[in-house]
Amino acid sequence: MAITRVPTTPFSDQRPGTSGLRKKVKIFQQPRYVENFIQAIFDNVEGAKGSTLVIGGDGRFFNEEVVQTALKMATANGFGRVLVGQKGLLSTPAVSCVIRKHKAIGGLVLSASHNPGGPDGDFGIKFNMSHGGPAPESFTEAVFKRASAMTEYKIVENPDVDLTRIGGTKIGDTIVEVIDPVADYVELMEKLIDFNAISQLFRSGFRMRFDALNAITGPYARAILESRLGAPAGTVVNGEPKPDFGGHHPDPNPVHAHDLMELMMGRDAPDFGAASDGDGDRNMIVARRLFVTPSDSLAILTSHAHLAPGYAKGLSGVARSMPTSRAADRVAKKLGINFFETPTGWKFFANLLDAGLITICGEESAGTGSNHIREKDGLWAVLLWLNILAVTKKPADQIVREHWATYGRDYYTRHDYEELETAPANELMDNLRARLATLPGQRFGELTVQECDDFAYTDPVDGSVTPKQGIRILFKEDARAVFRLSGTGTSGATLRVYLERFEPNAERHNLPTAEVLAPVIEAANAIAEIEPRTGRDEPSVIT
Ligand code: VG1
Ligand code: CO
Repeated sequence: MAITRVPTTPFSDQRPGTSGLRKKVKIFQQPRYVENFIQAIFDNVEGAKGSTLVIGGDGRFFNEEVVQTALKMATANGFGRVLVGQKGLLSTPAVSCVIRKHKAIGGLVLSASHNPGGPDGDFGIKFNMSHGGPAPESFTEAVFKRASAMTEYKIVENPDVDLTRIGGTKIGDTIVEVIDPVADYVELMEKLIDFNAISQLFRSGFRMRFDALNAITGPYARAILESRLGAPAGTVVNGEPKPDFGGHHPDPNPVHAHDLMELMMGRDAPDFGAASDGDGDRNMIVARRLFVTPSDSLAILTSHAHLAPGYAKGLSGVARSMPTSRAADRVAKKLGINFFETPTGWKFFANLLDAGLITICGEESAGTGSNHIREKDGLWAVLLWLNILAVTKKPADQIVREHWATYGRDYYTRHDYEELETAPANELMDNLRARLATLPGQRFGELTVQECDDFAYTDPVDGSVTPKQGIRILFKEDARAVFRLSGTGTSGATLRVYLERFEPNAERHNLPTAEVLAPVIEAANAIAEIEPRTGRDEPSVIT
């Protein structure tokens, strides 16, 4: 089959951020934009010839067009086999699972994850390596360089592949297999999680709601929760993936998953609530009348994971991203297992997982996962929670309260200032950096700065160093504020301020988070000069 070499001019804005390349749909729709980036990826895949590639996305607007383009380019670039999810759909954790199971060389994930969809929303492309995890920075930087110097891309002329029918077809010498997006994933979950125990739990009248926010997890959650585990029909709501996520902002947090929050805080709340994000790698856990912070959830899963068959032998260690609260650290210490603190973004966990140094890891942004794949995994976290509830026979809120009683409570909140102008946002960070040396010992309201730094990470496996990953300010009063700029936003800059305070005293475990954190918020605002520098007197989103 004839390969067409199409001349292109480079794009200078194709540098992947925290998780792949994310831009407004309109930017991706520019002629040759998608092709340029995909070619830059393929040029950096060593051993592409004859190997297997996985392609799938979260079903957002523009998904199918890009899948078709990627298929034709994969053939032109010599891949031997492409596994593509039916209708072009695959959740991020499912891509990771399929890459590993079918020994693929990597996978293209078409998603902007928690960012809104639709024609005016965002699109994204990420590449996962043969271990199933996000490409490391060395790879994404090489892709960026290549994309900035691209002169032509390779594609074949071929009619679009029918993605509705499962089965194999050929484009030139490349075998294209349209696969059931759910099957491999379900099989993996069955090995890790006690499905019988959860089935019994549902049979005993346990009720939950899973809000898929019209994103990719719907079909997975229905297949597992309703079809396999016997949860009543209707347990999964908003289960149909839609190009614009039905207008939802598919970020599973108390603000964007407000319907679920309202239900769980109300009088008729079911026993358990959960939600997932655009591409299915995040999870939100809500007990009856109690939102479980992702940081607490990571700590609780770490201390209870041995109750699930996949982790019965215990864990080798746990890792959390730097802005995630320190709750998991205490569990690791008590269990006597490894503990690591990494920069924000899942790619930093892959080496630790590959080396067997950790079994479980997570982020404050509602991502939790384990060594079963190399991505965070929303539904897995929900299933592990259900497994724990089924075995302990305790309500979720009790598990959380008992956790606090044993380890103390980390009050936690995140303030996001979205769509700031880029220059003042950068200046705010530069100013913080410049003052790091003088802050210790200074008092801000009730709090005194003990130490502070700009977080740098040295990977214990390959020795790579990643500097400037966020400003950490630790206060003498066992509180912490962290500042960093988002690497997933698509307009202007987003400042994230992570705020927490540790409370060991059980008598003080039922206070409103905002009240406990008020002095930390005040100190953080003063130190970073947020209002004078950004003109904002309050965050856009508080989670
Ligand atoms: C955010 C989160 C980070 C997460 C990343 C990708 O990044 O903070 O924890 O790994 O999104 O998640 P940033 O740079 O905007 O803070 V996903 O589910 O959107 O791929
Ligand atoms: Co996501």
